Amino acid sequence: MKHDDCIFCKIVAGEIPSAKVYEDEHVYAFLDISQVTTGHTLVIPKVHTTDIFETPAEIAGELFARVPKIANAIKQVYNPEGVNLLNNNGIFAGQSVYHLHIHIIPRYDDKDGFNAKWVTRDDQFYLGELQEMAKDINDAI
Ligand code: DGP
Repeated sequence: MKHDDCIFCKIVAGEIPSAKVYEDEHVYAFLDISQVTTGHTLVIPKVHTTDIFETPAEIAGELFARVPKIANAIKQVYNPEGVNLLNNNGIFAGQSVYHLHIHIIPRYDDKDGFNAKWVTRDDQFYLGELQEMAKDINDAI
């Protein structure tokens, strides 16, 4: 269902213009206004869902099923070295628009405008601790 105050719902409805890359019954894809790298595309479900936490599996499935096709089209047109797929959920994860979306960010080199550096902590966890953590998560599924 469309949310009246959601800019991505308005884009799907054609109330806000966009550079449309792809559309079908379930999914809409358009160029991200920020163009972090050339060809930076957002893939969204047509139905409003705020983030990954509230997204039913069928909607997530329909959404991700289109990503390889769109990524390959971007690859064909711009010939990037690779792509990053990014999905931000929540303020500290960098989500600024609260309608689920997958960023497809073409990568041209290591100074192309996108930077996802994280600090690794491989030396701080024993396998047993990781297995306990994994069990807690698995128990919650
Ligand atoms: P995120 O920070 O992951 O929630 O990404 C939201 C993205 O949406 C951000 O990269 C900019 C883009 N964006 C926001 N408003 C508009 C818009 O009106 N049109 C387009 N094409 N992109 C938008």
